[in-house]
Amino acid sequence: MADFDLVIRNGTVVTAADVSRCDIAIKGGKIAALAERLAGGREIDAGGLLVLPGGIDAHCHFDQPMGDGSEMADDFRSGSISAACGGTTTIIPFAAQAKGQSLRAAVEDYHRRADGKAVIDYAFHLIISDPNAQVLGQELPALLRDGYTSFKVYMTYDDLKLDDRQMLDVLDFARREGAMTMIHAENTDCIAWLTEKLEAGGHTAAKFHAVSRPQPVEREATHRAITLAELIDVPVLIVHVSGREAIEQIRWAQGRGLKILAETCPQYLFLSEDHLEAPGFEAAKCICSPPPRGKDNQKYVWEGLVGGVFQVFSSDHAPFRFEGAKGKRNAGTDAPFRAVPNGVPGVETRLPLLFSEGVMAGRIDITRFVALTASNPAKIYGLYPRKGTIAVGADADLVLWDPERRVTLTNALLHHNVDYTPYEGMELTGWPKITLSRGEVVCQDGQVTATPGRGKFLPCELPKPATTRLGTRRYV
Ligand code: DUC
Ligand code: ZN
Ligand code: ZN
Repeated sequence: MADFDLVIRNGTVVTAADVSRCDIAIKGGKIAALAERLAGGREIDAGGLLVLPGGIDAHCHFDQPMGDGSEMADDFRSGSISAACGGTTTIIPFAAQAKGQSLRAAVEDYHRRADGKAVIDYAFHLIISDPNAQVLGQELPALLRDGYTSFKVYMTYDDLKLDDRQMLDVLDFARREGAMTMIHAENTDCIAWLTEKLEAGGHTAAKFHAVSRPQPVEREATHRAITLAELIDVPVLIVHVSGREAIEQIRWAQGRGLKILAETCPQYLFLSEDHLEAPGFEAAKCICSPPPRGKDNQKYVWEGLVGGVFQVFSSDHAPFRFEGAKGKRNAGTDAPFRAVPNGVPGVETRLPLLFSEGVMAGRIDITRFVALTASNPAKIYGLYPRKGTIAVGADADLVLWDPERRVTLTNALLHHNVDYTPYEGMELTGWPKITLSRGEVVCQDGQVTATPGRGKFLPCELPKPATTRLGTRRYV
């Protein structure tokens, strides 16, 4: 009899390609065999359960230093526990460079924040806010070799934004090195102008946040980002796409053969402007950027998921507490919308929401669910096939998923350190039962069983050249 550490028996095993009935044997934290009736070692009976690759949340924020004195509620401990309890086994948050700061120093600082805390594995994206000659010429090439192969750039936020020339410099670097650039696409001058006009008219309540960042603001920046990527001839990934107008730009670019990748998030499927109409400061709970759009917009986001415009479904978990001084009320209880920290929590609810309303509601099939939530992000960010699939030799990062379990979402069920969920009261079907990271049960029936610090840093590989080139004409 073979000598395995653990065998997962009787489950329905799902990858981005296939659904099959087989057992999974695990040895040394890796998948050692996939076959019918495996035996030898401890067993978990997965009868009636789906066995999925653990989720990869490729866009989440934990313990990120904030320029305005606010504080994120989740560090790598609570954030990774929350992720694991929601069926996620890899998180990719952001090491953010402050303008003028060395990028290497930002990465070292972020490692100190992560060290000894995570219960699941993690990689880092970089945020580049100051792409000067030293950063692009010295620091980034070395960081790339050390496994930081993707970075995010912002077209808005005063302390982060790049102008178009700087964007071109970063994209040119990405093309040369084969790195992946993630773009936050909103037109900063339009937002500043609209905000000023709203404030002059006394419209400072939380609900006016959405009015200050309407769809054309996102549409224009998305189109500009596509144009810059086309000029340089490099793939990019537009993050947290919120609405129909930006989706149309991306679909147009993809139709022209440009390799424009895109991500959306639960808040654009399940929240709407109605949430920002909540009375008083309550609306601040749903302030995020880009903002949720009108309710009728949600169907276009679903269409983008079904039809293949989106490759990645991430949470953009940005955890700010509603009560207390350093979260949403950082600038006071009735602070103008412009001073409210942006972001909604969602690292734990990402998979249950998409499973229930996507798979169980018949909008997407289960293989597409796996592709959007695990396999595609692993491929795009250089973690595949170690992460994001179920195959011999891959890390045994698995979630045993109960497709029948009915759950009424309440914040009390969740493990994050945020004092609300924007999805309070939603009735969902399907919930994670057991999450395994490298063959170890890290969470079972909502109970954490792992020791903080067991999670390891994952250096990412550069995407293969064949998947990074557009193959179209280069202008310079
Ligand atoms: N928008 C961002 O760009 N980042 C974090 C959260 C948010 O709403
Ligand atoms: Zn962003
Ligand atoms: Zn974000």
